[in-house]
Parts: sequence; structure tokens; C-alpha cells
Amino acid sequence: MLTGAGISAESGIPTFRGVNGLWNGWRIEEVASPRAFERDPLLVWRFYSERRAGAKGKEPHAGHHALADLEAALGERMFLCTQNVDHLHERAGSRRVTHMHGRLFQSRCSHPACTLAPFDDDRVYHERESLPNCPSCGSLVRPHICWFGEVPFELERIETALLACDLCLVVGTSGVVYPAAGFVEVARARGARTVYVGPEEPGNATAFDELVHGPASVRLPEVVATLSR
Ligand code: BV8
Repeated sequence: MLTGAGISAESGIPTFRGVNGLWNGWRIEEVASPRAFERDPLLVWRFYSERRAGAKGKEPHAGHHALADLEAALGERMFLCTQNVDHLHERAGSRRVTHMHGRLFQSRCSHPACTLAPFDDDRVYHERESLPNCPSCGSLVRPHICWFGEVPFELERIETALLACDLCLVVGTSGVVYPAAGFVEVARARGARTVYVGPEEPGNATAFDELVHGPASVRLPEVVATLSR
């Protein structure tokens, strides 16, 4: 299982590349890379503060709940990896969610050698004076997010799951950002069945055996129902 921003769209969290997309107001290079944070930490914190405020009260929809129910039915046989940094899967009841690109409601020390672990943080920062410093080493604190040019989290566990799966179900992603966009090829090369759920063809559409056209809140519960039989 891999989800992208599209599964959060109907819960009111904007996607990156759609109409009113997240990137529309911002340039990726300006806000989602280590260089951007070095150059202007306040701008980056304003971007993520806006997203924290926007994601806080949002509720999961039937698609998220269908995945939580599937996890309850399949247990360890289901591996859910998300590219999303919001907490909608957890709010729907999913217990084992792998956030390969980090978590919006966590922060961490920006110093690569600091031992301070990522910590829960839902605070928003809009002024330079309010930017947080690490209690351990004094460096600036940053969002616990995988930015462009950084290595995503948990890649070994993800690869193990891809090489073991019979079905690779991908929901709501444009399929243009790697390595996530390449996961379906890894699963397919190993003989897994590959299914995509979303309203538009993803960039890696040719890698899918089946494209289930439509919004996740409607089509995903239908797909999950066929899996639970
Ligand atoms: C890395 C966290 C090295 C930040 C994100 C040239 C070619 C290929 C690759 C590269 C290249 N140049 C650079 C790269 C690498 C780069 C990359 O892929 N760039 C792209 C732009 C070309 N990748 C990286 O830098 C990655 N790191 O490569 O490290 C490495 C790797 C492996 C091993 C060793 C070393 C790190 C990338 C992570 C960046 N961080 N997110 C944040 O959230 O603020 S990326 C972000 O965009 C998402 O997390 C996601 O991964 C990505 C794509 O977003 P989507 O989720 O797909 O959302 P999008 O808006 O694009 O699409 C929405 C979809 O939903 C649409 O398809 C739409 O139809 C659908 N939808 C809409 N409504 C619904 C719906 N679906 C269902 N229901 C609905 N109702």
C-alpha cells in the first residue's frame, strides 16, 4: 500500500500539484529543501506552520477508514506506506503507518550530528524571534520532513515489503517524485498485481495492471471490499 496527497484531498488538505495545489503559492526550491532552510528558515517554517494549521482539525474519510479496517483484518500482512506528512491515516485508526517523508506534527534538531530524537510539535512559527532552538545543542529546530535531495525514511523496510507483496495498491499520487514513484515497478517486477486508485492517470500509469478511476473516498472502500472477501 502506498498513499499520496490525493487521499487527503477530500479531507480538505490540498494536494501539491492540483488546482489550489500546495506548490502553487510556493516554489518547491524555496520551501522544501535543506538549502531553502539554510537560506531562509523563517520562510520554511511559515510554509510548514501554514500546513500544520491547515491539517489540524481535518477528519479522515471513508477511504482512510477502509484502509484501517483492512489493516485490522490483515494485520501484519498489510504494509501501509504514505508519502503524506499529515496524520489522517492514524486518525482513521491505522496503527502501523510508515511515513517515508516524515511527519508534519513532529520537529527535530537541524544539526546532523545531534542525538535529539524527533519530537511531537504542533506549534506554529511566524516570527524569526520565535524560531525554536534545540534544547540539546542549541541549533535551529526544523520540521521532521524529508525534503528534496534528502533520503526518505524507512527505505529498507519499504523495499522488504515491496519484494514480499502479492498486491501493490497505490492511491492518490501523481507518480512523479522518486523513489516513491518507482515502488510499483519493484513490486511488479517481483510478480505482484499492481492497482492504482485516483481520478487521473498517474505519471507511472503504465506500471499498473489496473487503474480504478475516481476519488479515494468512493473507489477505495470498493477496492478494499473486494480484498476482504
Ligand atoms: C531522493 C515531503 C536520493 C515534503 C516530499 C530527476 C529525475 C528523477 C528524480 C529526481 C530528479 N531530480 C531530483 C530527483 C529526486 C527527487 C525527485 O523525485 N524530484 C522530482 C520532482 C523529479 N526526489 C528526492 O529528492 C527524494 N530524495 O531522491 O534522495 C536517494 C533516494 C533513495 C536512496 C538514496 C538516495 C526525496 C523526495 C521527497 C520530497 N518530499 N514531501 C512536504 O510534504 O512538505 S514530496 C511530495 O511530493 C509528496 O510527499 C509526494 O512524495 C510528492 C508527490 O506528491 P503526491 O503525493 O503525488 O501529490 P500530487 O499533488 O503530486 O498529486 C496528487 C494526486 O492525487 C494526483 O495524481 C491527483 O490526481 C490525485 N487526487 C486528487 N484528488 C484525489 C486524488 N486521488 C484520490 N482521490 C482524490 N479525491
